[in-house]
Amino acid sequence: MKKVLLTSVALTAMSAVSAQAAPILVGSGHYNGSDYEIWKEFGLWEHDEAEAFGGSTGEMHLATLQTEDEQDFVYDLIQGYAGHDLVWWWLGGEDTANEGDWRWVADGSNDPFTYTNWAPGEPNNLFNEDYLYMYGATGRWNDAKESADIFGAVYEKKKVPEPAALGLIGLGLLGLGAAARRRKAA
Ligand SMILES: [Ca+2]
Ligand SMILES: [Ca+2]
Ligand SMILES: [Ca+2]
Repeated sequence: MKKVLLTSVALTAMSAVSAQAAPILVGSGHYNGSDYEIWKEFGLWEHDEAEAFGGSTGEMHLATLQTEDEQDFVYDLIQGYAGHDLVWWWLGGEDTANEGDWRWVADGSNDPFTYTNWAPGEPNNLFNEDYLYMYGATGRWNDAKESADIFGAVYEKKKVPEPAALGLIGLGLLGLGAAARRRKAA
């Protein structure tokens, strides 16, 4: 009887934790014109849920790592989170449309992979794995099912110049034009 009670207390505690669970921001940075964020979820985080979450603005997409430099940047960002080794991180690649044809789908480009960083023996499409994630410990890539037990995600968003900044650039160009006209007149 005592054992049953303990079990039910443990289950209640666990469900309380999962009800409170929400992703937390564990790192952010900027590289080559993009903003990046890494988020840690404490429950099961399926690919489509992570994609829909969208980072702090809700408008970021799962990161698309087109170059080795971008991969290195994101891997370094992940190393800044103390628990990184234990976390797998969703990225924005899929081979959902055609098996084995990996594409950067999340950023809307649908570009085929040129650079890759697959772990040895991957992608193996085990029981039909079509979504990309990164191992926190090594930075290597693996393919997973949409419903895999992934607990982190890397987001990216290309930075758009502020309208105010565009205005300043415009004013600067006007100024240059005026200076050129003055020089011509002189
Ligand atoms: Ca990218
Ligand atoms: Ca596949
Ligand atoms: Ca795999």
